[in-house]
Amino acid sequence: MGTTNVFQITSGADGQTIDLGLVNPDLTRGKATPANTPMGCPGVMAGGENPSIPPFLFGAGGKPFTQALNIPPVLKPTSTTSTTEFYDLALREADVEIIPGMLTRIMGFNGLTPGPTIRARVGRQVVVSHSNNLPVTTLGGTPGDVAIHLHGGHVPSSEDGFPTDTVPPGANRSYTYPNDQLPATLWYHDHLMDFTGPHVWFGMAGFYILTDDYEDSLGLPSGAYEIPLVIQDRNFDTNGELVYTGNRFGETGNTILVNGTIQPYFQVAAHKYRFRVLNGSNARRYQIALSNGQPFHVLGMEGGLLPAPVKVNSLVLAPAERADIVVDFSSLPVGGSVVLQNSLGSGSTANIIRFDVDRVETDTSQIPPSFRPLEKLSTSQAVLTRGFTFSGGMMGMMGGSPWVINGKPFDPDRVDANPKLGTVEIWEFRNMSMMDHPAHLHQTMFQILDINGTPPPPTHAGWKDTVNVPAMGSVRIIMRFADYAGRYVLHCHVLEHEDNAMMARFDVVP
Ligand SMILES: [Cu+2]
Repeated sequence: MGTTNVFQITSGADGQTIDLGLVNPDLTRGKATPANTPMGCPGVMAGGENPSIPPFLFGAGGKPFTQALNIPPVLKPTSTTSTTEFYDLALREADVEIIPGMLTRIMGFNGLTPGPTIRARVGRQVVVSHSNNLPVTTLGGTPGDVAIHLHGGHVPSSEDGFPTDTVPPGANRSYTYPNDQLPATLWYHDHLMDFTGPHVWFGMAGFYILTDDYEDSLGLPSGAYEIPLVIQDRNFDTNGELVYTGNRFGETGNTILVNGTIQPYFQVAAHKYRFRVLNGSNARRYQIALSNGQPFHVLGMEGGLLPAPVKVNSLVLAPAERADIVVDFSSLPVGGSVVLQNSLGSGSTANIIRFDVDRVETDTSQIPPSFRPLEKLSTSQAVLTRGFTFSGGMMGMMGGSPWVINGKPFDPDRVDANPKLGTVEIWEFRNMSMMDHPAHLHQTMFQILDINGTPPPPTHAGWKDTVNVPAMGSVRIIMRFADYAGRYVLHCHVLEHEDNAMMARFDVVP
């Protein structure tokens, strides 16, 4: 059987048709199947299911909480100088055991998904050399080209992984990260134009954790008590291979993985733990909450610590959002368990990870009552307000794009905004569609002024790089475009919206 094109879009002034068909299931391992119909998934952002794929693992294939949590290895530098750590990563396809007794073909950094964790220090430069060992056509029938983006990184334009600044198969390139920003939980992932969704789905993502002396001095849970958790949803076929459909409304899976392990358990001490939680899913939102109703503390989100920790009972994370949280297991008896649940899920997507208390350990860690003060940006500092409307395009009519910003599909050669270096601007996002769009900005962290006219909750009042713009709603953000001129992007972080052109280029101009 021949290639099954999922869909095509027309992009660019010349009306050139770009084939986004992801698929020849006969050619490559890693399945891709035709997209289900638009109306079949009205609630994918809230956790809808793909009806064409049975929940294989939960039910027929196994029970939750039977596998121990994977913790990605921390990458060791290949060399260190007085200013810089140098790292090597090799991107390749690999067969990994995600389902016991089966092999799943993934593509990952050093053959792992998630990739190794890079731990960096503020003020010390990191250089990551990536060798792209992917084949010319890789999983899902997608190109093996990549563009590596450090999500949340404040980096020069040349190091940002612009969607057409690619590293082809067989090539090698280094990215230099200054780490001149506040400490935060960042992550790296592929950003190739039109194919970020399948590339991340098949494995290309990893943590990049930035710390500094100030955070070290706070006495927060650290070492074995500080754990990164990336939550991702996936679909598998009966052979254990990943299934990707290219659903233009957002790809969701019926199987929840944490750090690449299906609904794991994690043995903990009766102690406080700091979890760096990343929603690394393509399209699914989660509302995280503990099954015993116990509150937890939010220390910060994407851009680092809040001015003070915020105690909550639950927190919603849109794709690409992070939450730095502390959970205290000391009220649980040895032998007790508590499940981190997803209140927006149901059935196989309702549970994320189970924590099993198996020992008592002295806890000298603490949650300080306040952190570093926040430099609050004021609307009076802004030199300009720009508007960005996120909407569905004229899909089906004249071959238009499914998703657009200000009526236009992404064109890497068109500059949609040109903020001046060093200035503060307000950007207003208006969502004229029935789906949520988590808007993500490169180059700089921002602060939320309001969501549907209301100031953000305290958990969202710090530095962020992604904000969920609710269906038919609006969000205003404020930020300073400091340090680096050049081209960057603003896009929806539902990866299938991004791949279907919901992205805009902005150039920071000197
Ligand atoms: Cu979107």
